[in-house]
Amino acid sequence: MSILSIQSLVAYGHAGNSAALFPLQRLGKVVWPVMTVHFSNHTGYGDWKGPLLAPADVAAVIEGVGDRGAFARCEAVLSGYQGAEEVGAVVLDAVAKVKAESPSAIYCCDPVMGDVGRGMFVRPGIPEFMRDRVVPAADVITPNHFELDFLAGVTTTTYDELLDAVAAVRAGGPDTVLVTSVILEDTPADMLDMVAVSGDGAWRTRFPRLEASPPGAGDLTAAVFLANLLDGQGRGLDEALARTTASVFAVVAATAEAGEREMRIIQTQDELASPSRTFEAVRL
Ligand code: PXL
Repeated sequence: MSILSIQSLVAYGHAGNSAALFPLQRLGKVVWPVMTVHFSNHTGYGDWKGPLLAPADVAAVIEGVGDRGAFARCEAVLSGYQGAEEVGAVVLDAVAKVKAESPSAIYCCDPVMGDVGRGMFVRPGIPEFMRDRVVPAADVITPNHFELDFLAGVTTTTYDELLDAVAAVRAGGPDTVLVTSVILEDTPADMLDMVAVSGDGAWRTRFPRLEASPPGAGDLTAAVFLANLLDGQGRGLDEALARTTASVFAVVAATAEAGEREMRIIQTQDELASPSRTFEAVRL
């Protein structure tokens, strides 16, 4: 079984598929990467070069994969940064076609829109489209805290508020929600929380806040979480959350330690696959 991963590609550094593809493969997944933009580097640098792919071209690549009879072997569709609204529509169409041939396939959507400090960094119209059309069609979403608040239309500062916001978003479609970069009133100043919620319950991990917060860390997190969910038959959401936290922490910690701006994904691959520092998922 394989994952259809529809995301941006950057030549330099790690964001979108350039942050997701290798980790998924390192965790044993077969991936069909489809690019939505081909940029020189992620937009966090402020300038970049290269094209947004025309939605018709993205659709054509996906259609060609389908022509190989591949959709029946697809266990998940993963999407992230979408350069334009029309690409979102292409992703939704791909999800429908995959599910028609592989009914147990799941759609994991990282609703990439913005972050605390940076605000919204996608083109105007994308956040609303993401909220109203894409997220309701997803089985799993992986918003950061800022994106969750936007999706629910609230500002959350306590765990009760956060869980209410997650419940509101889950009521609109997705069964499983992973909230990253969570900072609430009772999150210690030097820590960050990650929260996973499904029909089985809600869990939290807490880990040291690092100097580095590379943009692609969210893309890496979504990919690793999806891999753990797919492999998690028999394991629970708590285990998927704990493993995801440990793998991403290992990479970001190595990046911070090296003082680098781009994630040390390749250099840290063994730690990514088998993290030495583990984190406990606590039931909320
Ligand atoms: O991490 C999200 C992301 C994905 N793809 C591109 C980006 C960003 C964030 O800046 O610029 C191209």
